[in-house]
Amino acid sequence: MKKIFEERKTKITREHEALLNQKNEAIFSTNGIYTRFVNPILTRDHVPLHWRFDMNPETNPMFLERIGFNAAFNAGAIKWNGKYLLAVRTEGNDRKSFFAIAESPNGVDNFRFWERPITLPQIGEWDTNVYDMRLTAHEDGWIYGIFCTERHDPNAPEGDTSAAVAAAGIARTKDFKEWERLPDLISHSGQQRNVVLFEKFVDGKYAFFTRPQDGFIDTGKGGGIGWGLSDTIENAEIIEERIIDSKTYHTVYEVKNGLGPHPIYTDNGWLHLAHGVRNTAAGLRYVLYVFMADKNDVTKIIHKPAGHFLSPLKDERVGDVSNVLFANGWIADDDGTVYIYYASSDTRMHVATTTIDKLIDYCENTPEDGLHSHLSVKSINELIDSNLEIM
Ligand code: M1P
Repeated sequence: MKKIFEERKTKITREHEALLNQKNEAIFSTNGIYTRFVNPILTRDHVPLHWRFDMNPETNPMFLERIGFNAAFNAGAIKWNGKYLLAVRTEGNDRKSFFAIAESPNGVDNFRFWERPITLPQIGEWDTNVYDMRLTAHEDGWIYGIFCTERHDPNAPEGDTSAAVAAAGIARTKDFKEWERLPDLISHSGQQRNVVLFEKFVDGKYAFFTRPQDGFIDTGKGGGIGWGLSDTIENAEIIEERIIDSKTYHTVYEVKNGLGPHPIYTDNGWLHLAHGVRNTAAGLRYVLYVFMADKNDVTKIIHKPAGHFLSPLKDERVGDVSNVLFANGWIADDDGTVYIYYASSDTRMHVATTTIDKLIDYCENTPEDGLHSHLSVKSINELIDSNLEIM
């Protein structure tokens, strides 16, 4: 038995280390706007072995896995002490997700989870499940993690074991190890998911991007990206919420949308990354889109390129929830590089790199959605006409 234990442990440890040390390679970008990479940056196979195996040969002589992991996806992101940190939605075989910090020295490979996952304090009614943390370094000095907390719907009809209620949970930290839990955000527009805290006070108040929704999956009358202010963060409550980017018929955000990470400030305006959802015969399709808001008003959209910025491609298209790209983390580096951390099909994490200049150019020079085919053709013809003049 000792031999089996040693053989299996040695092989599994060697393969795990090889995965963690794997270099990532950029793929040539035809569109020139962003660069994808060959390997996912985090998968369930990156989860530390000491979270999975009992390492004691006396109690685990066959070196069997004790706790299995299903996915590592939808990560918040921040640069901290020179390292690229992700707050990863890590999901066990038991379907429960939680947050765990993974760190990379360069933002594109060698991501390693810290020793332990985050222990999120429970106050009030316990979370059944938590996911999709957005990180914001607020000007009040705290780093906030805003995430979705899900609990069974107390008003669900008898026998309905799926009905759930989603709300925005709030926690804050200074070191990503100790977290202080604050009461969930109260809003008066139904459920909330995809809530993001803005980094600055607005009129002396905490400002949130929201995504009101009537139900847990169907957003009903809700479904756009909203905005609201709260007097305090310790008992956050939004009294007035307004939609700043609506779901719209025959767009990539026809069924619903939601802000991704915290927006990035540039001299030309605030860059926003969001996901949009449409329905198809094969189910919902989630893509990422980018738009720019006025530099003096982060809610006022001034440029909105048509369609998606990133959509699921090749292996990204398949996973636990197929045909999904989702992003809740990006990092703007001092040299102008932007690392977009996106998950594919609710299964694994990837990175795409771009620059502030390219994102600005993309926002300012991509035609907007005319909402009609003939206006799309008009945009194409305008490009052809100007090219024919110089060709
Ligand atoms: O399964 C796709 C995504 O679905 C939800 O996003 P939304 O609220 O916009 O529909 C979230 O559960 C998200 O985690 C998930 O990736």
